This record gives sequence, structure tokens and C-alpha cells, in this order.
Amino acid sequence: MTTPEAALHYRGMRLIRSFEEQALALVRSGEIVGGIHPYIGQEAVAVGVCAALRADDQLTSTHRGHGHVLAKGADPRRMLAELAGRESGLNKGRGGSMHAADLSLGILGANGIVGAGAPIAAGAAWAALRQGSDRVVATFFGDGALNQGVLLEAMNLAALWRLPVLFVCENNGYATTLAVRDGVAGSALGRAAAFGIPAQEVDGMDVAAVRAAAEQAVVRARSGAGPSFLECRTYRFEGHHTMERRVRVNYRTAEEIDSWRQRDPLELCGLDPVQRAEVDQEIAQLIAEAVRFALAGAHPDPAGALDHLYADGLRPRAGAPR
Ligand SMILES: Cc1ncc(C[n+]2csc(CCOP(=O)(O)OP(=O)(O)O)c2C)c(N)n1
Repeated sequence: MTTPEAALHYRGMRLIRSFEEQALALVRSGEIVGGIHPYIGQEAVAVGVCAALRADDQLTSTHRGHGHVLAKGADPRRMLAELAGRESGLNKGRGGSMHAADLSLGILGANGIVGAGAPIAAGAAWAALRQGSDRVVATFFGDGALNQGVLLEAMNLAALWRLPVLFVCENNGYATTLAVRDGVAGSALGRAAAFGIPAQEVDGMDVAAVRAAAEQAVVRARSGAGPSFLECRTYRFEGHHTMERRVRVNYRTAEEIDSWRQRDPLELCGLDPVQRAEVDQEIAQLIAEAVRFALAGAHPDPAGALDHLYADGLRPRAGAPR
């Protein structure tokens, strides 16, 4: 990786890390209501894959979606306002952490339903082919989604119709508290092989490795050869969600968490300390500004709770069965 590339990737990962550290603080202070699913530790996957995408390429994301959304270029100020439920948020405070979207940037949405981004990605990829566009669609999902039928259906159609989809499995070893070895029969790569989709395992803590693998997959998708599958081996340094601290679950050893922390993607990126300090300072200012912006925003008027939820003309009439 060249120094400018390392600086760019470090900046992308630092933005996600600092954004989430701030979001965690706002959850604790009650400014963000409810829980969030921290992405801390997995930053190299979002940044590596999005570095391989063009601005007009698209993605679908998961319940752990802040990293994907920021890496694709979402405004951190409006993203934080969205988490805080403000009218100034990316989706006017209606989407929150798990449903952030920005169609103008190709971000087709985070998603609270495990695996549900995959069929949306397949549909968007099909639309791209129909429109004669060479844009591609990346869909991120966890190892827990490997058991969801919708993912397998989307993989089947993507392979059959040679849809330009990158299936990006973020294997962090756990689905909530269930270890992947206790929840997934066979393997991620085996599922891809069953559909004839080329697949490879990637070091998900190494942003350059993720980017290189994603670039190959993008070239293949744009050329009309169809989907690819990446299994990125990664780890979340925090709990499954912010409520985990309260329920005292013990499914990971301190040694295991420590050994993964030794491979922190921000450290592995190899940017020199002087340049890192400059980036850290820039991002700290940006995040401070995001907090000011987010907390200054008004909460939506409860009378408008159903505004922006339905396409024009489809809003149900008062009293009509839903
Ligand atoms: C269809 C569906 N089933 C169950 C849940 C509850 N749930 C939310 S996150 C999660 C675990 C997902 O694990 P994984 O896909 O590995 O992603 P990770 O949390 O590790 O990023 C579960 C079971 C859900 N949101 N949707």
C-alpha cells in the first residue's frame, strides 16, 4: 500500500472508530435512546470494500451498519443526528441506527432483519443490468445470516442471472452469543461453492487485503461474469449491542478478545505516527462538530410520525386496515 492509500484508509477507519466511540458515549448519557450495535474492530472490512466501489455503486447493510454507511460517504453529522432521532438526520430521525439510508450515495439501507439486505442487493443488481448500467452492488452480512434462506435464495438468483453482486460475509465468530461453530453447519465458503460462486477467505483486519479481494470481485461483476463471495475473518471488540453490559453474558474469554485487539486494523494499517496524529486531530474536530449538529437538531413532531414512511400516495387513510 502506498502512503497516500494508507492515509486514506486510516482516515476512513478512524472516522468510523471515533464516530462509534462518540455514539457509545451518547447512548450512555441518554441522548441516543435505545441500543446500538458497535462496529468497532471491523472497520477494515467496510473501508476496504468501499474503497473498491465507485460512487454510483450501491450497498446494502446490516444491524451493525454505521461503518458501511460512513465508508460509502454518508455525512457523519447527519448520521449522528439520525442516531439521536432528530429531524436533521439522514432519514429525518425515522430510521435510527439500524435503518440509515442515503439513496443519493447508493446506500440502500442498513437493515434490522438478519440477511434481509441480500435480496435487496440482488434486486438492485438486476435493475442495474436492466438499465444497461455497469454499476455493482455490495451486500454486507454477518456469519449469522449464513443460515437465512433469503441469503441463499439471493445467492442462487445472483449466480443464475450473473448479477453484479459482492456478497461480503463479515465473520466475527458470533451471532449474538452463539459461536459460529455451534450455529453454522458446513462453512461460508462451502455455501458459495454450492452455487458456483467464486469465493475466498480474507483477513478482515487487513484493509489492504480486503480492498485487493474486493477489487477483483468488482472487476468480475462489472465484466458481466456475475457475483463473488468474500468471507472476511474479523472480530467485534465490543459486545453484540450496548445492552450487553447490563445482562452479563460470558461467551467470549478475555484472552480471546485481547488476542484480536492485538490485531487492531487501525494499527495494522501501518501509517506512521506523525501522520496518524494529524488524521486523529482532524477527525476529532469533525466528530465534535457532528455532536454539536446532532444535538442542536429538533426532535420530529409526534403528529408527523407517519410522514416519510410511505411513498407518495400510498399513505394509509386514518382508520383503514393496515
Ligand atoms: C431474521 C432475524 N432473526 C433474528 C434476529 C435477531 N438478531 C439480531 S442480530 C442477530 C445476530 C446476527 O449475527 P450475525 O449475522 O453474525 O451479525 P453480527 O451481529 O455478528 O454482526 C440476531 C439473531 C433478527 N434481527 N432477524
